[in-house]
Amino acid sequence: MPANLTPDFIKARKKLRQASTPAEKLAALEEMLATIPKHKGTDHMQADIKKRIAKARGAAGKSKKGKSHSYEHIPKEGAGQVVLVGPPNAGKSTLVATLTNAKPEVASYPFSSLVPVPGMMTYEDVPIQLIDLPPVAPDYTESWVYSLIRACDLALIVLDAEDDELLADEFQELVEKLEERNIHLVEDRPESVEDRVKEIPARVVLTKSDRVDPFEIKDMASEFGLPTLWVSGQHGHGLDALAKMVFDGLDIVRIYTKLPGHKPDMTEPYTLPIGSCALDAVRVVHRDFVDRLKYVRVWGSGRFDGQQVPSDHQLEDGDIVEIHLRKQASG
Ligand SMILES: Nc1nc2c(ncn2[C@@H]2O[C@H](COP(=O)(O)OP(=O)(O)OP(=O)(O)O)[C@@H](O)[C@H]2O)c(=O)[nH]1
Ligand SMILES: [Mg+2]
Repeated sequence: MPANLTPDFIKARKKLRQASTPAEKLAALEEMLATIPKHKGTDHMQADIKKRIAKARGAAGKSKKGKSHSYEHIPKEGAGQVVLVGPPNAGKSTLVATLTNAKPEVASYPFSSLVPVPGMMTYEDVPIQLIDLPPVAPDYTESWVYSLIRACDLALIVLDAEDDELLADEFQELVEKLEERNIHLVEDRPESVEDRVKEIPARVVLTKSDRVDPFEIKDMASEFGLPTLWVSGQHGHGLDALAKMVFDGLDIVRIYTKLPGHKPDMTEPYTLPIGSCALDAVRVVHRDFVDRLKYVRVWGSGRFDGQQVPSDHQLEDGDIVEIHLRKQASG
C-alpha cells in the first residue's frame, strides 16, 4: 500500500479491474506502469506490474492466434465469474448487453450466439464478470460450453418467461443435458470439491417478464428448486435485484483497507470468500505482508471500531482493515 498514488494510476488500476479481454488487460497494465510514481516505495509494485505485463502479452498473443480450443477457458476477472446458460433465444445476450460493457450479438432467431462473450458488470462497488454463452440445446452444443460452465463461480439459468407452459420442461431438459456432462446445479456453494460430478451454484432467471401478464406471474421457485427471479432484459425490470442476487450468490465479502492515520479507501474493495479471516485479507493485499505482519485493526465486525484482532478473526462484508507491519530489514 504505497502512498502518493496518482489519480491517473488509480484510474488505470480501475481499468484493469474492469478489463474483460487479454488485450484490455494488457493496455491497462501498460498504463499503470506509465503512471505509477517512480520512487523507492513503489519498486516492488513496479516489478509486479512488469511481471504481469509479460504474462498478459503472452495471453493476448495466444488469443489472437485463435487456437481451436481457445474458448475452453476464459480468465477470471473481478470478484467472480458468472455464466449465462439457457436454451436458444431465451434472452441471455440481451442481459449481458444490458448489464455489462460487452456487446454480444442479440437477434430474434435462435443460435445467434456462437462464441462466449465476457463482460464486466458492477454491483455497487464490485466488478463481476458475466459470460454470455451460446445456447445449450438438445441437438447441438459445443463441448467447451460445458467446460466454461464447470469453471464458473455461479450459473444463471436463463429461460423465456413467455413460454410459461414449457418452462418446467425446458428447465428439466437443461438439467438433464448438464447432468450428462456431470454438472449438477445446486443452491449452496459445495463445501468440498468432488472430482467427477461438479456441483455448480445456480439461480434461475426468467426473462421477458414484460411480455407476461403480471397477474399470471406465479411463484415458480418450487418448480426449479433454486432461487428464481423475473426480469426483463429489454425493459430493465428486475435488473437491480438480479445484480444483487448475483453478488449474494458469489458468497464473498468486501474488505476495505486503510493506512494508519489516514481515511480508508472506500472506492475499491478487495473481495474474499465468506468466512475469510484477517490474515486472508493481509495475504490478498500483498503476499509479502504475511511475514511482516504485526497486527490488524478492524472497523466493522470488531467489538469496537479500530479493535486489534487476532489473525484468525472472521471478517464480514464491509469491514475496514488497517494492517500494521514490521519495518523491512534494510539492505
Ligand atoms: N420483449 C422482450 N424481448 C426480449 C427480452 N430479452 C430478449 N428479447 C428478445 O429475444 C430475442 C432473443 O434475444 P437474445 O438475447 O439474442 O437471446 P439469446 O438467449 O442470447 O439467444 P441465442 O444466443 O440464440 O441462444 C431477441 O429478439 C431479443 O430482442 C426481453 O426482456 N423482453
Ligand atoms: Mg445469444
